[in-house]
Amino acid sequence: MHDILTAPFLVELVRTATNMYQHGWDERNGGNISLLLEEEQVRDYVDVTHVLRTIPAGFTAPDLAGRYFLVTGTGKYFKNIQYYPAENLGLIRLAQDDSTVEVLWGFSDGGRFTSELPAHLMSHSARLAVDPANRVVLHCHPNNLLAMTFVHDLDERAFTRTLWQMCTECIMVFPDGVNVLPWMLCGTAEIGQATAEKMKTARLVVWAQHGIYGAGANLDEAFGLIETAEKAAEVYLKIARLPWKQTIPDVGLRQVANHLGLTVRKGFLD
Ligand code: 2HA
Ligand code: ZN
Repeated sequence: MHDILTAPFLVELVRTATNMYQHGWDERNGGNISLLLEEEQVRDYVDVTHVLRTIPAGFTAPDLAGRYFLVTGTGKYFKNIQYYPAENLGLIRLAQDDSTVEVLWGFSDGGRFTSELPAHLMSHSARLAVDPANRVVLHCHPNNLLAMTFVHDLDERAFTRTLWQMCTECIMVFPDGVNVLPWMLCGTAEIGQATAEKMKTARLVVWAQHGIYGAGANLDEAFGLIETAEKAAEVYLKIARLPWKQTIPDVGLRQVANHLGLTVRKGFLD
């Protein structure tokens, strides 16, 4: 058995969490990460027949029975993950009953998985249904996207178009656009279901006055999605109250998409 602290998937998750913290997206215990792993990836590092603890999930996640996830812990600080990974992270498996979490490693101080596990697992289900390569769901509280939800129309088409117009790269990085949920109570199965519903059509889901979710095939992709949207939101906030002389016209956005052969969210361009 190898030391799980040397596992490439764990090292990469720790680096991503640290990077997110350094970006100021994960103050205190803000934010959470889940990484879907195959049994072949984990069995060199943990005995998959040895369950340390079981915890009721409090919800069910369709199609994920028996699947493994490396996840951040509830109440844990991203700031500390790099120093104390075994306390702040856990390797879990969703039991065959679909509603019990089996802890295989981590949460070593008796802790448990993130309070946003419903939104994470339901989002994994929703993304896997449209993209079998999806492995990562990230949640965080980036300043500019958060600020934008106070002053910008929350209509998904309008919100997406504003971000696309802020820099040419945006439509390349998220041609599927950004979906938006109105303010809701977090940490519940309800917001989990609502997030998963939004994940069917986009890999970015903004939670108004709270933060954002990003999904992708790997940690870099999910991180890069949020990073690009957050940069666009920052540009928007810099210019929102200045008189605009020009922006990227729809014909330009379409040109970018055609040039790269991208499928742009239907109905989002004029
Ligand atoms: O506690 O970000 O949404 C971590 C959170 C809750
Ligand atoms: Zn949050």
